[in-house]
Amino acid sequence: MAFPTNDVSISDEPKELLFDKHVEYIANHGNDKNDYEYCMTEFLRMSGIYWGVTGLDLMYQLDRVNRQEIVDFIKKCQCPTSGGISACEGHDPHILYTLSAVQILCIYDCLEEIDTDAIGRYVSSLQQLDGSFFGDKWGEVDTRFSFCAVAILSLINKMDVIDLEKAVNFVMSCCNSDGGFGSKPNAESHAGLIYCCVGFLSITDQLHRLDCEKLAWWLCERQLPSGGLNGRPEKLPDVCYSWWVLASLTIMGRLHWISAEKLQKFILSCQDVETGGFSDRTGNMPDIFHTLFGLGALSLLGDKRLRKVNPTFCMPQYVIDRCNVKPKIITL
Ligand code: GRG
Repeated sequence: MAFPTNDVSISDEPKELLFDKHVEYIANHGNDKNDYEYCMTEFLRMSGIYWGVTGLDLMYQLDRVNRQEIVDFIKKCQCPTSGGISACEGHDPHILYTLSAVQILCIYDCLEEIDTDAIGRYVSSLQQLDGSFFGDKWGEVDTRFSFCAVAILSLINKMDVIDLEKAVNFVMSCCNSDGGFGSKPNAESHAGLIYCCVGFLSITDQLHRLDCEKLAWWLCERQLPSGGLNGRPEKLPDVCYSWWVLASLTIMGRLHWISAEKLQKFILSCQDVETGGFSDRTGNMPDIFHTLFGLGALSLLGDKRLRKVNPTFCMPQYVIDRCNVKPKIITL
């Protein structure tokens, strides 16, 4: 007896990337500071700016937003005591928003605008004795934060402020018998966290620690008949997993293990033909998070209208090259 699959049906349209609409969607995002959705997302504003700026740069349209305004905003969000950066003025610093801020400044080629020594001290202060990282002073541990730590430190060229061997051992202790990774030891494998752990190993030159055959098999099983990818078994497909899964497969040299054609069709069906932007699934409301990860995945699939994206950092490849950072990928 066949098991029913949790999936969606997708429309055949649109078949093309609605390039100009997406540029307008991102460029106008946040113009109305009283917009309900904009107000409700204040707690993740710094990442929202990273998603928008990166999306625009992938479309060769970086000049559509005000660089000086963004850089001034980031400077106001660096905490003079801890050195960490917050999502928004008046909020507590967190490693997630510190990474987003560093990524934006790398895209703008102006890391010197903030105190990177203080950022190094902040990241180092969050490392625990077992090698894991807190996200902030409140003490949540998650492999997302291990990724953020090494991504930040490699971009600011201060990897030596942490105990790298312990950091690697902690991430490897989160590897499950299915080849995947969870948020902490013995936690369920999840595509988002697999991306974080594979990205972590790519930055720290430890990809040989992976069981690539097993992990890539688990990842390609995320593709559903609709062509979309889910984040774990039995879940619905979502455009953001096009990024988390595809980037991980790309780093492992196994992008061809899924059907690119079907995935592309799924992603294109999640575009909003009126407003621009991508949603999680066909017919839903678009948002800036899914818009970046839709564009990022299309770039990994080789869309010629987009700049090449780096699979480890989700930043334009030319920026990673300019920063002289060399995350590893496996070539088969
Ligand atoms: C620089 C690209 C970049 C990322 C920074 C924070 C981070 C590192 C990565 C996050 C990875 C992650 C955990 C992604 C998953 C996000 C998501 C949509 C989670 C939803 O989880 P559930 O359980 O959804 O609500 P499912 O799909 O499992 O039902």
